[in-house]
Amino acid sequence: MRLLDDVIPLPVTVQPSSAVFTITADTRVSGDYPEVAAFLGLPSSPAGDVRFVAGGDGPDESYSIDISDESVTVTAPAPAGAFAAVQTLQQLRSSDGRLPGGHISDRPRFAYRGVMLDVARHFFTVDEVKSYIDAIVAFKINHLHLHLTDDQGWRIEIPGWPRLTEVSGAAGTGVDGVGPGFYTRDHYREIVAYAAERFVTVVPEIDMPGHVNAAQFAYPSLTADGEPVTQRTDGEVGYSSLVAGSETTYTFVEDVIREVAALTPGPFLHIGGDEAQATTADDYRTFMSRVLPMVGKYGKRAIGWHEMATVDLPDTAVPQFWRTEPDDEATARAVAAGSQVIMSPADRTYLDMKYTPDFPLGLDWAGCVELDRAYDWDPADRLPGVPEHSLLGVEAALWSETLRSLADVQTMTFPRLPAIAEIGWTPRAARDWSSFRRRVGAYGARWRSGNIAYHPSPTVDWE
Ligand code: TNX
Repeated sequence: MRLLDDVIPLPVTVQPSSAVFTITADTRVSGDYPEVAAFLGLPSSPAGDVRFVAGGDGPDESYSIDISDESVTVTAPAPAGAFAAVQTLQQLRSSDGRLPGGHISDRPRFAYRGVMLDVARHFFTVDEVKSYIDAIVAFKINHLHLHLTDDQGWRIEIPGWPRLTEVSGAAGTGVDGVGPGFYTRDHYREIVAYAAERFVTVVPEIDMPGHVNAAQFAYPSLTADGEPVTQRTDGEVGYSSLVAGSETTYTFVEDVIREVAALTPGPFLHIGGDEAQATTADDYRTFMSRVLPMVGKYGKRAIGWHEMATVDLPDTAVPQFWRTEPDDEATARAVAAGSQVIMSPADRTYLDMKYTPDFPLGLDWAGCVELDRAYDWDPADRLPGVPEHSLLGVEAALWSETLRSLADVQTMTFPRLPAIAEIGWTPRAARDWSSFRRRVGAYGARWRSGNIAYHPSPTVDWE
């Protein structure tokens, strides 16, 4: 049987009792939030002994659970909290159906707990993304950031610009030319809906003004001289740029932002902004001063990699810090002017960093990131001038230059994503590496039975 604190992320309050509730063939769910309760996979009946009750206070994702010998009661102020409670119960449930007794009450530290999947360097199908969503929600991850465009591929259909996907989503795109594919608008809607049913907000990223070779390969009118560029399938960065002084650029960008905003119910639209080494600082400022208002015009809040903070930002804009330096003046300045920040330092949260120097997948420019390194840091300490209250949350990022399959994605994600998930959810003072490594040890068996590949990190005693 599991212990009541065998949960990742560790809940805020855990009070074990000697009770044991056993889920049997007769167990039924009842009460409020029936669509959410259904994720437990049990039949429902009005007098069911696993009861869901709308109530309690706190943010939408908060919940409490009481487990006695006779019943389980979940109380949550909103469906998102009931869903979080379901994840906790699924983790507590042993294969023989037993649930340890006691009381849990829980709420997140940060509103935004995300993971980014790069579908540009290697495309992943709708079914692969759905399966990824299933695996991440277990750890209360609530944002899925899709990196939809880059130098090597364009993965989202845009009306009026058909060659973006016909050409730059075709066979031969992606790093090494082996990651082709794109989402039609219906595919994308299907991902968004599937995510929403699981309380995950999709954050679409259109990377600009750099990382645009695939767009320029499809449309030479987007280059400085109107001349075609060659297709690129290598892993270089920092060589392509949209033209800040050309109106064609802004017609294109507005068509893309309008469409992606219309397809995306969530509040965020990520505009990239990273590694714009082929854009002068002046052009970068010109470009951002045109594009940031467009994001607002179509009802979205802009997220951008923290280079975006080198320009004056509307206070709704969110810089996402990704580098390894110990400070960043521009991000601190944006915070002083009212912006919130997403923390994704590469040396802790990049799921594409190798675990060990000889690991077959991944890159190592930010160093190797074993599980203890992914866990043992705190986002509120990461940057001077970026304290706890200025953090929207944390995000782990999985770039796909070296990935070739869903199994590769899973191997790089697990067990590190659970570490980042705990940093994003659990109160800082309650976090502890030795406790985490014990709790994560139970997951190997679960991932194996769920056909989810993972790295059996030597830092953990796997059950
Ligand atoms: C840097 S992180 C990039 C990406 C690469 C990644 C590989 C960031 C904002 N840009 O273009 O894929 O490194 O780790």
